[in-house]
Amino acid sequence: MSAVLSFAELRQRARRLGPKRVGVVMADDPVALGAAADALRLGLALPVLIGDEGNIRSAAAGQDELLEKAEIVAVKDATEAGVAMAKAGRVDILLKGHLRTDELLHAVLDKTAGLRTGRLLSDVLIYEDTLSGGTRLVAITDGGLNIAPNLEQKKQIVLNAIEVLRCLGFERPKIAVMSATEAISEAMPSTLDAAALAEMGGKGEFGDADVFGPFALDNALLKSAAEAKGIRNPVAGQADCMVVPSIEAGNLLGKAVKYLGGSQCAHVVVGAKVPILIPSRVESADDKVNAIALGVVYGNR
Ligand code: COD
Repeated sequence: MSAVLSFAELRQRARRLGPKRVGVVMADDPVALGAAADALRLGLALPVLIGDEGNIRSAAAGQDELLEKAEIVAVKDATEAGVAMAKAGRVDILLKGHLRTDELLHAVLDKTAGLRTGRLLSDVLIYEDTLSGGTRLVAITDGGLNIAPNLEQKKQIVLNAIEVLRCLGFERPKIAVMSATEAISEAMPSTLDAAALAEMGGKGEFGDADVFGPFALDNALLKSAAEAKGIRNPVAGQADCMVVPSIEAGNLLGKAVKYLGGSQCAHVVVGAKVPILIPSRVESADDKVNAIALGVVYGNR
């Protein structure tokens, strides 16, 4: 399987694997309903709308195809019901509706009723990178969930990203562990963690993947910058994924590629029993459909 290079290709691949049952938790949310309707139309999703039926129907007014083809699950506690349905295998993907991200995540992390697998949950974002001349997908993690991951958590974040990239057809993902410089320095703890992760990579702890670091942004993505600095390893200048030191760095970088760089994006929370989609209100309709496509492809592993 060749690597997916663009969102157009991602949607094609998802369409071949889909449609998957996407449970929209507290579905009385026009933004989530719009994404579900688009994904239904494109053959990616069979929406399962969970929540107050009257509110869902009024929020979906005018979305005739959605109201005709989606299943509506009328319940009082949509969060509990959505998580239970995912646990029972009745939906393949969860999409956040009219509730806060942390409310959904707390239900997902519930020790008895939740969707824990024993793994760390982390957010993986992908965008279309054009710095190499062509278009290719590059991942950023974790700008959505883990606030200040320690070394062990960063290891899990790397493993989660590798799993997502493999689903996208990257046979040997190139993982750059990011900091502000390629020099290892006690004064900058993220460089020490990056070096430790690279050492684990050297020992084969990440399987079929190249894990190197620390990298500054230019050295990770631009061959010319890596060459200028004399950085020679399989990841330098051609990273498939940037593992950032903190949620702040990841969130800023994700929003920079989107709003400053103008790329479409998609992101998915991985590590739970099903892929979880937590798009924000301001993300474009395209980004939300991309996220559903990513959930479909990742969920098919
Ligand atoms: N993966 C697996 N288990 C976890 C994770 C995780 N990422 N985070 C917490 N847990 C488990 C813990 O082991 C513990 O058993 C339980 O959940 C509670 O842990 P807390 O108290 O450390 O975490 P919470 O409940 O306060 O919050 C967990 C969130 C994921 C909700 C929290 O980390 C969070 O709000 N993250 C930031 C989300 C955010 O604001 N994003 C904004 C940018 S989009």
